[in-house]
Amino acid sequence: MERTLVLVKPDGVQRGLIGEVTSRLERRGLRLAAAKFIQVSNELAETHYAIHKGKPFYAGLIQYITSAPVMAMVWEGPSAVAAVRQTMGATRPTEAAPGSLRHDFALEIGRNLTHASDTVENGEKEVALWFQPGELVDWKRETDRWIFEK
Ligand code: DAT
Ligand code: MG
Repeated sequence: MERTLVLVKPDGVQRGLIGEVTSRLERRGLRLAAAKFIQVSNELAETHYAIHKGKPFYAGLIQYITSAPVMAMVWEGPSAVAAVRQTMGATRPTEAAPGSLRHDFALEIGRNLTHASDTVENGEKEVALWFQPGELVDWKRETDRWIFEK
């Protein structure tokens, strides 16, 4: 089953949108596999965003993600990576599709509420970076067969 890392970033937490994000992913049919509410260290932020090191927005990005607690979650399901990215919407909120979270709740790229892994490979890497193996819950839902075809 494909897994993806989702973060409700500090702005989403401060604005009381943990429930909104979680509710949309649940409603979509994705299955929660892990969750924790944490203050992100500089070290974790720098590893997570290593690919952006050297870009003009990098310092602001690290400052933002470490500025207040985040809700970190792992969601799973068929095509979970693509499905979650679609539910979040494009990185720049003014380019996000109407009905997506970033469209409906954000305006600025530097306050775009959520993170979601962008590829299956990065999903696996990010889940391993943010969660210990023992923090992932292996479970089945009664509704799985009505949502997952196989
Ligand atoms: P995403 O979060 O949609 O995966 P990304 O990985 O390209 O987007 O960038 C990570 C975060 O960095 C993004 O959520 C917001 C910030 N960011 C990206 N491009 C930016 C830019 N041009 N100006 C300011 N912030 C930017
Ligand atoms: Mg990204």
